[in-house]
Amino acid sequence: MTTVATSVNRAQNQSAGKVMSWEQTPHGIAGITDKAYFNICLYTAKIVRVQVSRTVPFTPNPYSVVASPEETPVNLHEEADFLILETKDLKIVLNKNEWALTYYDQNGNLLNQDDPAFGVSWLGTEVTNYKKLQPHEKFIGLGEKTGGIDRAGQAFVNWNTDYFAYGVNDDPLYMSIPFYIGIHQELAYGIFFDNTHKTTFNFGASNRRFSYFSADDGDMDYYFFQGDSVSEIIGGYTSLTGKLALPPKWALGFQQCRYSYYPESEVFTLAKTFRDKDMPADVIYLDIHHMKKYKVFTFDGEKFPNPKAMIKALNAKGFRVVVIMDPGIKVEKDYLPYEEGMDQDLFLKYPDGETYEGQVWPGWCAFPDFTAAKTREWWAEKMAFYTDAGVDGFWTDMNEPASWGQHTPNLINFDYEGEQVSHRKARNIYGMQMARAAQNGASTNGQERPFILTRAGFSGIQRFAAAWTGDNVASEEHMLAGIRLVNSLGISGVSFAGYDVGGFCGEASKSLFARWMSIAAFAPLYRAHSMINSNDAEPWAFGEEVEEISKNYLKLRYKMLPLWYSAFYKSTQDGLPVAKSLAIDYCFDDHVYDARFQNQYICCDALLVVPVESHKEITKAYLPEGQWYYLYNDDSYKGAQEIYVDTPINYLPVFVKGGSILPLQSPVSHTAEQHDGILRLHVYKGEGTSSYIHYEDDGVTLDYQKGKHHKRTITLDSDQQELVLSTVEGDFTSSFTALQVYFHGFSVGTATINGNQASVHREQLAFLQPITDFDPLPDNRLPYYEIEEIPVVTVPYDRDKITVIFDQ
Ligand code: NBV
Repeated sequence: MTTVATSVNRAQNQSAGKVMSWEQTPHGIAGITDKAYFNICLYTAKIVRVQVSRTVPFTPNPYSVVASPEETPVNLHEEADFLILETKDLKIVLNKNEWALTYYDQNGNLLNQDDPAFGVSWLGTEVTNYKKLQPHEKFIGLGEKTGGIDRAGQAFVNWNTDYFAYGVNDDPLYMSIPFYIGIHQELAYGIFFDNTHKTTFNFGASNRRFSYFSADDGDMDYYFFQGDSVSEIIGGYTSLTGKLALPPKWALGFQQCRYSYYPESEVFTLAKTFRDKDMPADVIYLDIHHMKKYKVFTFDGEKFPNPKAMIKALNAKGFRVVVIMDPGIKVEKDYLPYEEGMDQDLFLKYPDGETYEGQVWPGWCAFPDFTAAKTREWWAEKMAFYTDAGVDGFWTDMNEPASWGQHTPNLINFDYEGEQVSHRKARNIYGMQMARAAQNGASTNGQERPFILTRAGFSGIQRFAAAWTGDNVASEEHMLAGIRLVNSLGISGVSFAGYDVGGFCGEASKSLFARWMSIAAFAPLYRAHSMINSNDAEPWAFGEEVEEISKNYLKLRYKMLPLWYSAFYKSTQDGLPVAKSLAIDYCFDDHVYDARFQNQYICCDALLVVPVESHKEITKAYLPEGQWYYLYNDDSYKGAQEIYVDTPINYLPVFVKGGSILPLQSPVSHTAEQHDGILRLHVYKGEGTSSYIHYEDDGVTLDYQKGKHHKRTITLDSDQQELVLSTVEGDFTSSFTALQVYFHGFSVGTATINGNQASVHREQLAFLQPITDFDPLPDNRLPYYEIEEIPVVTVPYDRDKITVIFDQ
């Protein structure tokens, strides 16, 4: 192949220019323009990769994409001005006179189009792809980004940043996920810009001509996703960057954190208080004070004289222990991790070979180069220090990487899987590689599934860790902003995410804490945390009323564990989030972007959660199309309407989608505690058929990968009044021995189970316990909600197909 012109105008914009030559490749085409090399490669009929660079070979990111192009029939033809690549789902037109792409779907609808003049351009080393703005185009996703869910008219930067007490519109934060979805004219497409440099996404900020994405350096290297729905586009993105590994069940329970719990007696008191107060919880965190002088891979012997015995005792009470790990290794003679890192050449260095040192908690530190395989392996081995003591999970903090001064010099060298690059290319990927090392270290010592919680990350982080949204603030607006951050992470492949309940910085008011506990019962990661030198912030620290409200929602969370666990299983399969922004299922409904409704989301595909400030007593909610039931009393509503709903502090509005099948269990005090053996299936009348996959396994080991699971499809036909549980797949024995079916919205007179008459009884139901003493509702309203007299049938639960027909 010939080479491209080398004269580079660094002062002004320079576009790729005219196509000079091209050739067919196994999955598409490659060629050169008068300024650049390009490669267009179909990964599937709906996913195409576009690479454009002024130099070859290309320098791709080796970390995020784990899929290769599939065999995809591509029809290629050339016209005077255009080259056209067509699959059964996508038509890509390349303008040969000025390199620019236009994408159409199979029906000829224009999905996305490069700016015809600028297409891919450079300004110095900065590379940009300009995309013509489409009429009323909306933009969602981009991971951990603040602001509204529609990002139109704004611009964002990806540069992993330690940002204590960030504001709810500040940017950038800790994690970078350069993937977004564009929505216009009943069409949607996705774009993943796979470049780890600092990137900028402009969705029509300060101009009305184009949106663009640019990187400080490196290749234009992006994937374009066609999809018939937003879900399909997210599925496409996670088919490339991977899906979350099934977490241990205990990680779905309540997690209590604080900066920091110590000494060990305080940890024991904490554990005991949860159990004494009958408030379910699974996890206790040890923050940086567990270490000796903040040195990773140490325990402070005074505060924690016998960590192994402590963890064993906590485990016996049904608690798991998660410890924090910061990347900085104290520069100290005879401190083994430092000595080993120096001897084995594991730390980041200046270009002249001197070890780079920055200041963090332990003082001056060296930083492991997690972009080198040997460093990741070493770190994973070091973690035996913790796993030997029985530590169950790991929390990777400060991995942006953070240091005092907040400006790691750009000249620092990183290995980057042998490519040898600078901080400019490696920073955004560093945290994810630390999480990767942590995942390996957590799994080395046994059969149990690892749990890693990370602050920094990049595209693909979902394969290694759950994420939390860093140092938020105890305020109403932060509570709501956190929901949008988590939902945006969900759009961007990270389904296991949460925020610090109660707010990390500042002091939560009573009502704020109560509301936050209630909302987070419906968050994928349910974790409370607070800052050093702040007031106590456990669920009992705010007085009796808050305690009772927290207990109610904690118990509800634990009753819903079968639903959560199956939802997480589903997410490992389809890559879709368990907390879904309404923009996923209802993306063409403008209401979902309305500032009044943008915090609402769908939890576990069944529940519409309506988050609301704690001081509000009434709010407007938007019910999308379909049928909806108020969780607490079964009041039913037609969708596609705005309604008013009471929001007293002890009731968070939640609606169940018609057609849902909600599996519940009896309350337990932690996830490993045996429930009463009855699987309670709550079925809600919808239209036609709906289904749900019920999933169980042992919750902790990796045996599920070898078929030790219990999985069945449950189908509800609301019109025929029939519920069918398919034969079980997998050889795990269910923890349930009986099934009770609760019929919501159906009138049921008689029922048969596998053709045999069954008795129907009626039960009164309350999803929450009344908080009678404090109930803030005016006298003329019910003190608490209760579902009156609902039909129920009891069925033996076994592995064979079960058919329940319920007649009027
Ligand atoms: O390790 C202390 C904290 C931690 O509690 C918090 O969750 C992290 O986001 N950490 C940041 C370091 C400094 C906080 C001021």
